[in-house]
Amino acid sequence: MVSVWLLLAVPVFASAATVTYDFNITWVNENPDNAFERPVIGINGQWPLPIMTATVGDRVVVNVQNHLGNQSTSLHFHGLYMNGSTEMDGPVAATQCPIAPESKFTYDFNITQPGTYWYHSHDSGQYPDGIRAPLIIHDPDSPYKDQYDEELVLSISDWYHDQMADLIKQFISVTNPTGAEPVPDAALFNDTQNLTTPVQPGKTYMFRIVNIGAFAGQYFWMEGHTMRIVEVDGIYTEPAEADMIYLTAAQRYSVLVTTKDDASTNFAYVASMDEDLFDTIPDSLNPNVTGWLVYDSSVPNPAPALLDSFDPFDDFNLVPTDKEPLWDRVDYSFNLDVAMNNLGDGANYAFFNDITYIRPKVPTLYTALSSGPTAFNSTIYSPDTNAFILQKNQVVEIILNNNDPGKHPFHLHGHSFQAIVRSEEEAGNYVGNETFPAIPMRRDTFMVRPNGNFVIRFRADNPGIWLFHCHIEWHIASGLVATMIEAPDVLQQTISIPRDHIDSCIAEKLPTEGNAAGNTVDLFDLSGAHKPPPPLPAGFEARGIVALVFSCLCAFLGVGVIAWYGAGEIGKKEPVTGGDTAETAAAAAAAADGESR
Ligand SMILES: *[C@@H]1O[C@H](CO)[C@@H](O)[C@H](O)[C@H]1NC(C)=O
Ligand SMILES: *[C@@H]1O[C@H](CO)[C@@H](O)[C@H](O)[C@H]1NC(C)=O
Ligand SMILES: *[C@@H]1O[C@H](CO)[C@@H](O)[C@H](O)[C@H]1NC(C)=O
Ligand SMILES: *[C@@H]1O[C@H](CO)[C@@H](O)[C@H](O)[C@H]1NC(C)=O
Ligand SMILES: *[C@@H]1O[C@H](CO)[C@@H](O)[C@H](O)[C@H]1NC(C)=O
Ligand SMILES: *[C@@H]1O[C@H](CO)[C@@H](O)[C@H](O)[C@H]1NC(C)=O
Ligand SMILES: *[C@@H]1O[C@H](CO)[C@@H](O)[C@H](O)[C@H]1NC(C)=O
Ligand SMILES: *[C@@H]1O[C@H](CO)[C@@H](O)[C@H](O)[C@H]1NC(C)=O
Ligand SMILES: *[C@@H]1O[C@H](CO)[C@@H](O)[C@H](O)[C@H]1NC(C)=O
Ligand SMILES: [Cu+2]
Repeated sequence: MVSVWLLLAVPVFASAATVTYDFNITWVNENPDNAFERPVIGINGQWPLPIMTATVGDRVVVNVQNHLGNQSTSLHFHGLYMNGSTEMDGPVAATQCPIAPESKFTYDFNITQPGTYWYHSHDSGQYPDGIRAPLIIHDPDSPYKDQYDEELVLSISDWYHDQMADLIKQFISVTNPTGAEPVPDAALFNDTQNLTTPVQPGKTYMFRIVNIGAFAGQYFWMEGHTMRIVEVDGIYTEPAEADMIYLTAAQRYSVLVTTKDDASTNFAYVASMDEDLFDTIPDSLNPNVTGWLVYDSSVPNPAPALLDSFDPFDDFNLVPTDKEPLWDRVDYSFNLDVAMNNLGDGANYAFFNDITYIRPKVPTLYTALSSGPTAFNSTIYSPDTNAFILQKNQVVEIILNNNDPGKHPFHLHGHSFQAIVRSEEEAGNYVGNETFPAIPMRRDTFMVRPNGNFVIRFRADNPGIWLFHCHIEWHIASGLVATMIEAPDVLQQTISIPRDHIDSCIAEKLPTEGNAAGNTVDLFDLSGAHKPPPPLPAGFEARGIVALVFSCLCAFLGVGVIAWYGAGEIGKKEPVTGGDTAETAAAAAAAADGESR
């Protein structure tokens, strides 16, 4: 009798396990591309970081200690819905204060979904300094569990030799009026290169592939082997054969790969950074990283063949296995029009609907919790957070028009969404004459093409504060962020903020109540809120700055900057940090960083 009871009890316990991680976050030195050693952000003295794993139904507890000494931090668990626990989502200024140096902070949440995810810092553009790694949620009920022998996680990323704090200063600067993004120095697999993956003949492997990079989309292919896509950003799909896939920053795929019966040859697999994203391509740049399926370690690993062009699988054609039909009755539809432009400090910023995101002083969630019925008025979150109020269970549609010649991968926190339109490049704004798929593809990160558009839909069934932003870390820093305020009335009834989260605000001297400016008396008085730099003076076009700066730069950098300040009106700056005196373009840039302190 006892043993039968145990047999029955074990699975019940297993599905309710608590998985605890203790993460001591510190600097360590690493040289992943064998070209430059640099400080990177490690966990428990190690880098690459540990891959987090859990099973659907588990509770995950992450005890963070920030021992970086000179930077704050946070952790976001990319793609997890955080049902009932939006306060554990991680983006600084949206759902928490930064975790101050020498502070502790606990993330505690339930896992309600299977799939391939990742975790990363969501503070001050910090994750490309190394604080990013895969997060895998196993599923005892996976429709594909009997179709593979073994699973292998594979991260792909771009890599910089310089640190983000320095690169962001250079990026958002009067000396970079066109907004050219820093170009990565290398590409990595699993935070290294020349990766060898031992495989056995005649087996099927499930590769869980995650782009944990800062900027570059990656083409990925395996020589001599076909991939069968079965999962995309946590959504199971009908098997789809692909010779090549494209992963934007933050996207994930699970692919089944069946090995050959003959074990006499090893095969290369390759990732190649999408150079369309780079304004300039340094001669020294190798955009490629290679790994090998090693059938026999005693035979050589062949160099990969060079391709002339890339023809990746179009993710728009994927079909979720659950066949969730199109949300065809829309309750709330709005546009987000993307543009890049200069502000009065001469630097280049990114805009949704002419607004560049500026972090609020009070985390948006804390404003929602402390504002009673006024939580439904978006003004209190500050116009500069691009706040949209969603009512519980509304079907929400976002029409995104990209008035910029770049590709942008957009990510929605707290949801996956149906992707129902994606135009070709140069199609202009959405005109509304498309036929929608009956069973749309769903994922949490989706790319818009240059000067094109897309339309996505989701159901507001997950009360929380959820950011919607481009996942190119440069563009978060320059303001391409909007905020979804989903069912604030439900949040007020269900969410309470743990003591250690409040303590982080106290350590950073940040208010925890009131509107975006920390005003608790008059919620509509936003005086003292962080503001963007002023617009360009009337009649002064962005092209003028570019011409001015470049002509000056050509002459002499120092003289150029003096000439810039001499240009009068244009150089005039307004305080951006409420009382701070450091009025450099870099300070404006830091204040404009949605995730910055
Ligand atoms: C965290 O790491 C730092 C640096 O190695 C060390 O000084 C500190 O004792 C560690 N803390 C814990 C709790 O392990
Ligand atoms: C990988 O191999 C290439 C070619 O041999 C070499 O240039 C590069 O340094 C290697 N990378 C690492 C991380 O060892
Ligand atoms: C923080 O510390 C690291 C490691 O010592 C150092 O390389 C980096 O320059 C510092 N960064 C800042 C912004 O102070
Ligand atoms: C997590 O699951 C436990 C056990 O089912 C439940 O008691 C708790 O309320 C859940 N937490 C959240 C935030 O939903
Ligand atoms: C990547 O690294 C992880 C962690 O070390 C390892 O489990 C995995 O097998 C590696 N992936 C491949 C494809 O070699
Ligand atoms: C990178 O790979 C692509 C595709 O094979 C190839 O066209 C390109 O020449 C490679 N670049 C370098 C520097 O090897
Ligand atoms: C929000 O409050 C402002 C100021 O009181 C008011 O002008 C505006 O109409 C309100 N908006 C909504 C949607 O109620
Ligand atoms: C929609 O309208 C645009 C512009 O008028 C046209 O170019 C496009 O072909 C139309 N698409 C469909 C599916 O009818
Ligand atoms: C969690 O939130 C997602 C996203 O809105 C929703 O689809 C799902 O039903 C929720 N799951 C649970 C268990 O509440
Ligand atoms: Cu972008």
